[in-house]
This record gives sequence, C-alpha cells and structure tokens, in this order.
Amino acid sequence: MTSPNEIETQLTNLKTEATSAIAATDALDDLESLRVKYLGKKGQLSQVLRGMGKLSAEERPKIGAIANEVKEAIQNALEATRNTLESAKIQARLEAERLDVTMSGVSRPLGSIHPLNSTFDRFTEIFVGLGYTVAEGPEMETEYYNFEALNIPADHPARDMQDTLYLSDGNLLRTHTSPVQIRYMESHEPPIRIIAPGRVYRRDTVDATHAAVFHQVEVLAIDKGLTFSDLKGTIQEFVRQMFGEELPMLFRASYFPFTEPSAEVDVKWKGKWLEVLGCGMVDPNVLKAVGYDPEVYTGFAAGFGVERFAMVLHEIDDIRRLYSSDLRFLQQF
Ligand code: 2NL
Repeated sequence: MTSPNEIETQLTNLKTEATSAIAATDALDDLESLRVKYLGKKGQLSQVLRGMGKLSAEERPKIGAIANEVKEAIQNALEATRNTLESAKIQARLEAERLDVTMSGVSRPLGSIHPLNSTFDRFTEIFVGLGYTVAEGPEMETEYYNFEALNIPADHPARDMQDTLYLSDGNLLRTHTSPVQIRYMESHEPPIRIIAPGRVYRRDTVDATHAAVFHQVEVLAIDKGLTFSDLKGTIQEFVRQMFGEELPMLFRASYFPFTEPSAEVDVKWKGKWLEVLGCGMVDPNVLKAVGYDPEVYTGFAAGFGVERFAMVLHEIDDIRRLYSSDLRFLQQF
C-alpha cells in the first residue's frame, strides 16, 4: 500500500514534471499529447489518485486537496502555454502574409475611348437629351436612296464618278447618311426626331483635311408647323452643349439640293470663326419622295462632320492621325 506521504510526493513530482514539460513545449499538437499524458482518463494524475482508495477518512480530504491543486496547476500551465503558442502562430502568419502597400504595382496598360468615338458619343448624348433617337442603315446604297430621293438631279456633280465610289453592280458606297433618313421616313409617320450617325465614303484625294472614309452625324426633324426658328434654336442649344458655352453664331445662306432654304453655320470659338455644319428646311421634293404631304408637314435637317468636330475640340492638326493607330497619338486621350 502507498502511504499518504508517498502519494503527496508523487503528486508534487507530477506537478513539477508536468509544468516544466508543458512550459518547454513549442507545438500545439505536443501540448494536446501532454494533456492526455497527465490529465487524461488513463493519465498520470488518475494513476496516482488510484492509490487514494485505500487512504483513511482523515487523510483523503488532505490528499484530495493537494490533488486538486496539482490538477489546477497543470490546467493553468496548459492554458498559459496554449495562449502563448496560439498568439505566436497568429504572429507568424501575420508576418508571413505581410503586404507592403507602398510597393509600386505592376502597370497594366488600359485603353481609352478613341476621340472619334467620344465625339460621336457627345453628339448622341446631346440629341438624345433633346428627344431624338438614333437611326442606322446600310453603307452600300442605291442611286435612288443616296441621290434621287434627296432631290439630287442626274447631272449633279456629286453623282460624278470623280466624287462617288460606285460598285460594279450599280450600287454605291453612301456619300452621306441621308439615305438612312429617307429609309426611316419611308417606314415611319411624322412626328420624327432622329439622328443618323455613321461612316461615309467619297472619292477624294487624302490630305490633312480630307479622308476617303469619314464620319457624319445628320439630324432630321419632321412635324406639323416646324420653322427655321426651330432649326436655329436646336442648333443654338447643340452648340451651347458641345462647346460648353453660348457662342456667337453666324447663319450664312447656302445651297443643298435637299434643303430650301439652306444655311452654313459658323461659330466664334477661341477668337476664330469656325464653319461647323450645314443645315436647312427639308426640300418639299424630299418630303414628296417619301410620301409625306409638304402642305401638312415641314422639317429641318443638319449635317455634321465628326472628324471636323473631333479635330477642333482636341486641336488635332491632321485628319490622318485619327486613323493611324499611333499609340503616341492615342495615349493622349
Ligand atoms: C453638311 C451638310 C446637310 C442635310 C445634310 C438632309 C437629310 C435629309 C433631308 C434633308 Cl433626309 N437634308 N441632310 C441637310 C443639310 C445639310 O449636311 O455640310 N454636312 C457636313
């Protein structure tokens, strides 16, 4: 039989051994093995306590108190070491995953909107804001839609092989986006408010201000009672939004086969008069061609060169830069 003194010594030794073993541990897994070793069901503390069964009634509480004290000491040591190891683990992970947010990043080249497209977008935004919708149509056209319906006679110079790109089968590449509007009027009844943006073709010699392929936005409004004042008001509001301010405007009498009267509009911007568009009241012959009664309906139209606007707004000196895909040029936008 184990004497009370021996049990007490065993308990004290167990406490010393366990607490120093726990303190020397540097892995959480090992800590769990130690807990099982000392405090588990078949652990060393249980083994020592098994010897208590034979103790007398006076001695049992005394040894019991010591046993509890040892158990608590081991539990406290386990918890203290677990806390230390867990915070060390978090600390190590923080260290390993540390990010230097001041380090310079990897540059990823980003594209930007081409100045022609941003100019198109501004036209669209302004006229959509005024209640217009966008209409589109084919780039290959017939003589009827490109010329005849627009009151351009057979002997007009625009129809010359010198100016228009004819295709072998009697078709041609549209020289303006007006045919889009003719087609739209054929299939819709007034009131009409549309813009026709798009690519157009001319048989032109390319230089700093001319391209064979370029872009236009045409505007068309048809309704009962539209007058030249409505045209002027619309152009004035367009210029105000496009240039960001009210500018002096000059309506110069002009001539287009598809409008009567016709005008070219100059605006004074940065001290210079710029010619920015052509416009007029839709010619009665054009209204008749699409089946509208010119005694009932009137309308106005205007045509803009998109390249010209892009060049003026961005101070671009040569139209060819817009098609060159030169990054030194494109990266400025
Ligand atoms: C210019 C001139 C203009 C039109 C285009 C048009 C269209 C229809 C009927 C009547 Cl369907 N007119 N378009 C009218 C006047 C001028 O463009 O200098 N453009 C750059």
